[in-house]
Amino acid sequence: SVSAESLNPTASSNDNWTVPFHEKSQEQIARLKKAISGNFLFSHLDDEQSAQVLGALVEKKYPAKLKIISQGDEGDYFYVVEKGSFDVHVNPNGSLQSGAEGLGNKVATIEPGGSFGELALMYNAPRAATVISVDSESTLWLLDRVTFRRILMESTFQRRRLYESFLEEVPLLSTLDPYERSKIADALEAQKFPPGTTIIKEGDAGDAFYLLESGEAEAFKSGVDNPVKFYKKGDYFGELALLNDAPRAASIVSKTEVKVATLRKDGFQRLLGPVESIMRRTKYEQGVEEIDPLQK
Ligand code: 1OR
Repeated sequence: SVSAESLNPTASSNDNWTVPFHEKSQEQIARLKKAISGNFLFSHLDDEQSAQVLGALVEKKYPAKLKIISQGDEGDYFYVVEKGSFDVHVNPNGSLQSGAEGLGNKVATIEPGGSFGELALMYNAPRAATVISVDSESTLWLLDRVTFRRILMESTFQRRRLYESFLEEVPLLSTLDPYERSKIADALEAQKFPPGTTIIKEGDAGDAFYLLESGEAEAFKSGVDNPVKFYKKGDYFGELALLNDAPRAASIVSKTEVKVATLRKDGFQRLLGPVESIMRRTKYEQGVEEIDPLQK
């Protein structure tokens, strides 16, 4: 039963579970490594865990328009997309089994490098959505529920929980739904800086976006004596260089000890699309941040 599965991989001595191993060709391993390379759920694993997960994944090909997951079903596998796209539908009236009509609205499309099916496995919950293959000859890699829970879940779970309440309080992200914030949590990396550290240097190329988790920071521009902007918990910086593909427009210096959560450029582009227009609306004029009243 599900409840008997330990969350702690080293928990019990009478537990004779071993990681399943499915032999793969060099060619398969190369494709698999590429498929998971940009997936944030895999980026926090150590070498041993990575090797175990690579061994346990199983390749499967699918025709177009096949239901891979039905909303309301029990969770069995976690899926990584290698080839093809997969549409996600949510029926607000609940499961397909319980007789709810139709698939519901399409809420997302998952592309190569993405993954799905983790929620039911993580929370022992019914499938939250229906997932359907779009293209013929789609390729997925499947990870069984136990291996997912034993190896991949712990770090994912902790990270999502760690950032859940903080991300809820970030004004920029308040329009996102909780699942979109979870995906951001998967991609965040924590960093700490002592007071007086230049976190971003004006003129540099930009490769990351920052959310301020605790402490205070200030922005400075060359030729201007006073700080041009002040940052507190929940504020963000470093978006302009990424949005405009431009050099850093100001330097950001920690005023106290600060903790930041950073999102690299690829994560920024993939996950913050829905709030891009909000970020673009913020005008930086004469060193004073203003919201353009016409676009408010
Ligand atoms: P699962 O195990 O519940 C369906 O099986 C999977 O669809 C789910 O895990 C997620 O991996 C994936 N809401 C819920 N599940 C989603 C969503 C989603 N998108 C992908 N999945 N929303 C879309 C957010 C852009 C929220 C809709 C309100």
